[in-house]
Amino acid sequence: MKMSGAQILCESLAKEGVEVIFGFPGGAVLPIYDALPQYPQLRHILVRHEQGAAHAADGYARATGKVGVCMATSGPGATNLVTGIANACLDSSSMVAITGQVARPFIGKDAFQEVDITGITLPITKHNYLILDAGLMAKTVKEAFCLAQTGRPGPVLIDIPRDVQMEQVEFHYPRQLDLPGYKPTLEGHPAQIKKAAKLINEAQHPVILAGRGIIISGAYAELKQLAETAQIPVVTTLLGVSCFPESHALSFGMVGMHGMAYANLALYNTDLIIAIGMRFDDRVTSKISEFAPHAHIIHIDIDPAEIGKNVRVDVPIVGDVKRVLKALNKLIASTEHTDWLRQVEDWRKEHPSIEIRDSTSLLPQYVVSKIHEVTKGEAIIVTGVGQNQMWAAQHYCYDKPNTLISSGGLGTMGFGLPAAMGVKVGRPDSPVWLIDGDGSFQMTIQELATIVQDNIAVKMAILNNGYLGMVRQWQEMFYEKRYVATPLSCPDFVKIAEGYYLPGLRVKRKEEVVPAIKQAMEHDGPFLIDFMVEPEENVYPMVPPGATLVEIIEAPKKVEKAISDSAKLPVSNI
Ligand SMILES: Cc1ncc(C[n+]2csc(CCOP(=O)(O)OP(=O)(O)O)c2C)c(N)n1
Ligand SMILES: [Mg+2]
Repeated sequence: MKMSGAQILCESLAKEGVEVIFGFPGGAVLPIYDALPQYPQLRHILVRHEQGAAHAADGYARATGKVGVCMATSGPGATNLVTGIANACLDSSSMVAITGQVARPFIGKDAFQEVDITGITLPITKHNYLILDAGLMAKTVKEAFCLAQTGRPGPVLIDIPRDVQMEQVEFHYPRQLDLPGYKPTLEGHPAQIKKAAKLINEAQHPVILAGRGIIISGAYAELKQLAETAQIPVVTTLLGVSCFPESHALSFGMVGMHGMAYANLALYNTDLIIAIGMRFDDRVTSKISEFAPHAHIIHIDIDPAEIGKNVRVDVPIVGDVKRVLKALNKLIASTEHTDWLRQVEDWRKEHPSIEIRDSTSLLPQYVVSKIHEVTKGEAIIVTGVGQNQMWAAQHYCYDKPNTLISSGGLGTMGFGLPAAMGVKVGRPDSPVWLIDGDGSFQMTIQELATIVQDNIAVKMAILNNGYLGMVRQWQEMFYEKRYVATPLSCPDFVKIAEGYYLPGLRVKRKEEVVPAIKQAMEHDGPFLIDFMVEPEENVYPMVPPGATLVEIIEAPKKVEKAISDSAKLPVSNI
């Protein structure tokens, strides 16, 4: 039976189990939009800006483990997706982005709304396609979904000229794919696993450094088994937060620039790093030449390109981390590491890192800890970028798997609101809290209309400090307090909420925090709270850029107001 390219696209999406498309229409995708109503299983959510569609698809993918789908028209619609695609690429999020393209005879003529989107997105996609024959539509969609979610996940873009969408061809959905050259290695090499086990069994001061790969492959139980059997402390990257229960005795929190001082100390002093599903980002390693100077490194990752990219590795193991850990766990002897654990525990006592100082004013950390308390740790937290992101990562105790969703690699302000929307659509039964900055929120604020139109019950907490706070913090510490372009005027967010037909509250005092969070939770639908927090609060601990992981600036102790001159701050270099 003959069908149009647009119908074949929809049929293929349905065959791939797609439930939702985040999109925004335009001339070059009109044939697809016209076909959509024939496929009621494909829910379309109309965003207000295509960047929102990409972040929503990304959030949906991270929350569900399925592929997130976004769609945009040619030209400006396609370029508006670019930030979201790059974001998904850096954080290994499985996404299929569909763009309309000008009709084939117009390609290369600078036609109206023509951009070379496959050229533009070449370095930020796992793969991309320009479909020049509707007969290739079904096969291409199947390939795209396979690539997006297998191996190391990532975004795949499919660009479809308008006339290809209208072309009538026979529809056959391929049962199998032939992708020569694409064979992700899933099983780790047995000899390497043996070597790793030997190192682990012999190590005196081992540390597990876990990343998002644990979450992607669902290796929670295997990670726990490894840590518990050999009594190894677990630290995580930002994107690894929630891959291991944070209240577990072996959990020592996040490492890196704003990681826990004791986690960084453990990483600096360890004799063996077991790095799992992470990529030694510079926010994790800090000064690379002095990263873990005494350690052997075992690196388990599905992407061979990550091995040896940033740090020297003694035992590389390429494979799916769940499968590798399953095999590795069989060779691990039960051990105690009593002295080492006591040492790390002592560091935790000496450098509490996330203690919230006494203050009568409304501290952002306090707000985050109360969101944890009221939600009983059951919520999925989505963040903006900046101080709000770090406080959200530090002060909510993540015990449930995959409950922090944040833009790590690209650090994209504006990710929060649309991503939270995608998370809630994918996980409707979980409470979803957006913890955002006043600056980040304003970057994609228009998606408030989307959550209202589709009644997506995201609870929003804006940590409103009146600044591009993280940049202000750097100016305070490293540019002698010259606050250039960081004081930020904001609209009245409660009125904005009202303007979008949303309930909203402003909170200025500590005692109003818990009642406001409860009110938001009890409300059946989206809800916004504007928390007017201490404007010049800083994120601690902090490893200054270029420093080693243990040159840690810690929170000034027992003072009402954070000291602003970094020279006065205690720097521990142990
Ligand atoms: C799109 C984008 N532009 C610029 C930056 C640089 N940047 C990083 S954090 C930050 C400030 C964020 O301000 P806000 O959202 O208010 O969060 P706060 O740090 O105050 O919590 C900026 C400008 C970025 N990360 N992303
Ligand atoms: Mg701010």
